[in-house]
Amino acid sequence: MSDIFISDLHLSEDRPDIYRAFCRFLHDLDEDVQQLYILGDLFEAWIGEDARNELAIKVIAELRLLAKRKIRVFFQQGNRDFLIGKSFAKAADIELLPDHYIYEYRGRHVLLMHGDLLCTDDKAYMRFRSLVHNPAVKGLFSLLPISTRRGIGKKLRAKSSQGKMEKSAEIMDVNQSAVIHTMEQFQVTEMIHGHTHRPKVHRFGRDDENLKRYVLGDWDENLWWIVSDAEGITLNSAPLG
Ligand code: LP5
Ligand code: MN
Repeated sequence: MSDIFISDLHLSEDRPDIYRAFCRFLHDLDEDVQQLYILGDLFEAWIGEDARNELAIKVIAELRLLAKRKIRVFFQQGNRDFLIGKSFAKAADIELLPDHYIYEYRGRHVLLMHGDLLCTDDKAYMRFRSLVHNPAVKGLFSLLPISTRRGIGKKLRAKSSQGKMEKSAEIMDVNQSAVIHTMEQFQVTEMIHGHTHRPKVHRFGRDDENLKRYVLGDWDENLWWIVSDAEGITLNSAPLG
């Protein structure tokens, strides 16, 4: 029996190659896979439940097929698709997870997060995050016409890409104290997250490097996934194809 973790696919109508790779990936999942965890940023940008485009409808259909294959699918919101909610979950037959979730497997406790909450040095992003997660702001945004929301989404994406060129790599990575503090708070020795697009397995900690942080990569030239099975936890990649 095994479980799979992916994040940061950034599916968009501009990248049909990633969508095709996603479909192939789901289709090729081993018979023994029981659960699929999507740790955020499945979509490049999500502006609301009522604005489903053709791509979103196709993704929902693909996820529903997994339910039919008895593979449970769990979704944690990312910073690009934090507006995904109950209606998407119901349509796709998936379960929404909170921002911090403890995955359990044979006595293993692993904290799952998208990863953005660990980037505490990126003060501008943290301020932006609090603003757009404010229920009143989300509520007002949802009242705007779809075309206006699309325009705001595009502007935010452009501002973000521009801003990332000006921010240092260190600022946009996780803050190590935030990582340790969060692991202590949730009493875990392992965590899996995405967001930073820096796939790697980090070993650290005071006692013999007993803590592990598995970082998923974004799907671009390669696709990335993590397998959790009786052997342990492994980070994998393959060319997008
Ligand atoms: O996403 P990525 O990897 O490029 O960069 C992130 C941070 N950027 C973001 C912004 C998203 O990319 C935009 C997503 C659009 C979603 C659809 C629209 C939903 C709007 C809902 C409103 C309720 O998350 C980036 C980080 C980077 O990760 C690394 O961690 O640095 O942070 C930023 O870009 C934030 C900027 O630093 C500050 C932006 C200020 C803009 C202020 C305008 C506020 C207008 C609010 C509109 C409602
Ligand atoms: Mn992200």
